[in-house]
Amino acid sequence: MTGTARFSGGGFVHVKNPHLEAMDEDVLYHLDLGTKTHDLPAMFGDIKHGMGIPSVSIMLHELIKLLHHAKCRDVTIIRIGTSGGLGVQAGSVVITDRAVDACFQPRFEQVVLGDVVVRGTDLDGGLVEELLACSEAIPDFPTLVGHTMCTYDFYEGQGRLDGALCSFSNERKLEYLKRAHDAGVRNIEMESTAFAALCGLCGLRAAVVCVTLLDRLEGDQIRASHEVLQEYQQRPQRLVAAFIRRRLGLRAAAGNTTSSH
Ligand code: R2B
Ligand code: URA
Repeated sequence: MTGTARFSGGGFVHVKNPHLEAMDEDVLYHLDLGTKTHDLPAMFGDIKHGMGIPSVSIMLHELIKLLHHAKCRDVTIIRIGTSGGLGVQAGSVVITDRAVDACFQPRFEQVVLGDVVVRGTDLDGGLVEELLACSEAIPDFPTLVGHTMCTYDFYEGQGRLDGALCSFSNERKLEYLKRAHDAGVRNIEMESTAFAALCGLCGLRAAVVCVTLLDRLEGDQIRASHEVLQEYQQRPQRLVAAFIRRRLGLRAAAGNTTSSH
């Protein structure tokens, strides 16, 4: 998962609005929360974003129950985040047409009561097309559709040579990554199969949109500068923002279109 919150001293989230300090109470209308009516530090002070399938699974179980209790209808849910690219230019945004496991299969395996339960990872094809159409109005970075490989590990699990432990050669690593590329994989991350499986089973239209931070056929380490990575991380958000604007029938944001009207 990704986030672009800005942090000030002490690691606190910094909001860039001088008026907030002067307010006696801040009512977060859409969340039905307020600084006077709720003890927000006690309720949310320990929140951290996790990584990988266990984190996204826990979060989704509770989010989906929240949507159910709130009687939400026709929900579309989009995972945005980062990934390693496969044969694509760093900074490209990949819209996932198929989430596959580390054996390139479109499945999510979960052990339930001691049995391995295999679940499908179908995503909504219409949503993929809709997101791709939105990318046409954002010409300043490449956007493509491809398979996304989801792994349980960032290092050996993604064929990296630079972990604390490595049990294979550079040749075997490249052979594996090229096989993944031949199977249609264009990026690698750590949540998409569980996300697709859970959303699919619960009837949510789901999509996965990730930026690639590097091309894994060229290396393992993420060496782009902090500024470049920050800008990369905004790309999936910009695409999804364009999608939301389109759904709401709003105009494209400034700088997100080449047309003058
Ligand atoms: C992409 O980036 C994270 C690992 O660096 C992980 O959450 C993912 O899927
Ligand atoms: N996230 C991943 O899971 N892999 C990468 O290589 C980069 C980001």
